[in-house]
Order: sequence, then C-alpha cells, then structure tokens
Amino acid sequence: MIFFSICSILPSLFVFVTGGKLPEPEVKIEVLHKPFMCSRKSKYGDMLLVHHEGFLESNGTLFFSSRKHGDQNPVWFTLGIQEVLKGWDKGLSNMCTGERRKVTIPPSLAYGKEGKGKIPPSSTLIFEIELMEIRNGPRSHESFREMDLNDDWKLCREEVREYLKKEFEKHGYSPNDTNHEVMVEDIFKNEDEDKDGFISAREFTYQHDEL
Ligand SMILES: [Ca+2]
Ligand SMILES: [Ca+2]
Repeated sequence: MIFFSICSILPSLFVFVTGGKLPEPEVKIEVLHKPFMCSRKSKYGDMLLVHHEGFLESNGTLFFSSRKHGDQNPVWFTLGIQEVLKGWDKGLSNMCTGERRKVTIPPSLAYGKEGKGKIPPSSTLIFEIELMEIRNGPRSHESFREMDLNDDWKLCREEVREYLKKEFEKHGYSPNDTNHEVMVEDIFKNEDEDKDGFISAREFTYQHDEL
C-alpha cells in the first residue's frame, strides 16, 4: 500500500537547512515574590491559573488587567502549547504557586510586527503575572513532543503511525500495518477537529480520549 505523504519526519534535515540561524529572542524574567513553600513548579503541559496585568514597554500603558477587566477572574491556560503568547510559554515555566513575576516579552514572541487591537506594531510587552494554581494538564506534553518527530507542533498521519508501531513493539505485539491504518483513521476522526489533516498541540491536549 502506498500512502500519500505530506509530512517529512526527518528532524535532522530540518536542523541542517536552518543551520546558521539567528539567536532565539529571549524573555526577561524578574521574580517579584517567591513563596516560602513551593511543593511543585509549573512545567509544560500543566494548566495554570493566573492573574495578569499587561503593559506596553514603550509608554507604560496598561492594556489588560484580569483583575479589572472582563469578569475579573483569573484565567486558565495550558503551558507550552502556544495557547497564549509564545513569551508566556517561555516566561512562566518553573514557577511556584503564589509566585509573582514580571516578564518582558519581545515583539517576536508576542504580537509581532503587526500588533493586535490595542497593541501597536512591534511592541515589547511587560506582564506582571501571579500564579494562583497549577493542575495537571489533560494529557502529557512529553508524549506530544515525543510523537511530533519533525517539531512542527502538529501530528501528521505518519507520526501517529510511527508512534503506534513503537507502542505495539514496546508491549510485545508485532506491528500490524492494516490494523494501524484503521487506528490512525479512527484517531484522526476523533481528534482532528478542524479536519486539516493534522492534530495540533491544542487538539491533542484538549481531547480526552486516550490514544
Ligand atoms: Ca509533526
Ligand atoms: Ca487539525
């Protein structure tokens, strides 16, 4: 059987092509308050409940405060799946419940050259963030990263198929291509919500059926 492949699962090739790359932009983290007790630190895949204030670095304007705006409740998000700004994923890991941080995010990890709404183009943003609660995410971030062989933050059929093969072998079953194909189709039917042929990090994380 020949399957049309739209996904190259060769991470080494990607590294080769992007060889002389620019340095990654950095997020600046200042700890404003660290609680004495810290039983657990935030990691990718965790769900975090935060209060946050966002300011423009250029003139100090407050553009959003979860304490003043909206329903004034803190917000939940999942760390490490690019659900919010990339700068949040970088700036809010390894954080204790009750900790407060000031995180300075360059435009490339925030709203970029275009800006958005109240955010002018190419804005550096400053967030003051208080972490209220950490919960286990619905699914392990590690298993997504393990399945995503080419690091493009989405799973194609080949990647899911490879994963199933490995899992079968790990548990002492011989791989069965026909069977895997049925399983792959089934998984995509359930998980690929927007039917674009890929399971995104977000679709993966919020689906509750086990792979
Ligand atoms: Ca992928
Ligand atoms: Ca999808």
